[in-house]
Amino acid sequence: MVKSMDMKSNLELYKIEIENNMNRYLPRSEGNFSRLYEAMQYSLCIGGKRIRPILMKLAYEAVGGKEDIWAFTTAMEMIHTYSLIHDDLPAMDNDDLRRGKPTNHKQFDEATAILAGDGLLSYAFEIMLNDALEKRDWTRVQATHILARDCGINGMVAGQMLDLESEGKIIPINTLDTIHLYKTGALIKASTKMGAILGKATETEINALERYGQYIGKVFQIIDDVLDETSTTDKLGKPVHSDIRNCKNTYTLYYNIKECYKIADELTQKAVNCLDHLSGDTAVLRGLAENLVYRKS
Ligand code: GRG
Repeated sequence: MVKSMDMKSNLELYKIEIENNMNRYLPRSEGNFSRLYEAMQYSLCIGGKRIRPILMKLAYEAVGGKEDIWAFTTAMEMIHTYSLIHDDLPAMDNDDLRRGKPTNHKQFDEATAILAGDGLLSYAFEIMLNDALEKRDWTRVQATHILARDCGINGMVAGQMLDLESEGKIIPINTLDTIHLYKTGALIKASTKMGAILGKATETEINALERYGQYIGKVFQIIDDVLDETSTTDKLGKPVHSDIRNCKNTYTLYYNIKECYKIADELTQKAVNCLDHLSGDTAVLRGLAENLVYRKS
């Protein structure tokens, strides 16, 4: 296992690089559209762990990728951020705090928050396709296609809808699995798969990184549910107990905390086993998977 401190500083370096490069793509907050751009920038830049772009970059490097994929890491974080802005809206979770700061609709207003989310979603595709066209790179078009599918009606949006429809109802555990495979899992799995595709990986490597992403996506959600019950607003930068308040179905309704950690450990092991199919350096991907189980925020 990579030592926890080394792992932390390693991930911190990736995070800094991702944020520095993200800044290159920000729309300038000036002129007629400054309020829209400012609202987009606000949620994107106030923080976040940047797990999805980090995963994309690590997967890319694990299959030998060496070029510039910042348009794609940035687009992924933009789409994730849009989903958080919309998820926080009064019509959805109605939350006041995100990434330790007022949510977008609290800082600006509801209409601006809706448009900031729409702006981030569409701008993400503009950035990816600009890059693909400029480089005349078919793999970049394929990577864009994966994100289009996984963030939309065959991925995150579908999962969110099923989640909303299930609020306050008793649902079978396999429906809960489906919700999270789509709602949270789709973008995480897309991150590692896109990294592999951008790195021109073999079919075996792409499948291995996709399965790795799927396993850790579920771990991520289980731990998210656990933290919502056991952590504090200060540590998470968002309100705790929001699942109970919103009558959400969570893993902690089906399993106690100890069982949740046991399941998360088993899934992590499965994720780590997938890395055996890769020939490149997978130490950080391995360490990240192991660290996700014991994350505190
Ligand atoms: C509104 C279309 C639409 C989708 C919303 C992602 C999502 C779907 C809702 C968020 C609800 C939630 C708390 C899901 C649990 C897992 C999750 C996505 C947590 C937030 O992601 P982190 O922890 O956040 O990576 P940071 O702020 O670190 O980027």
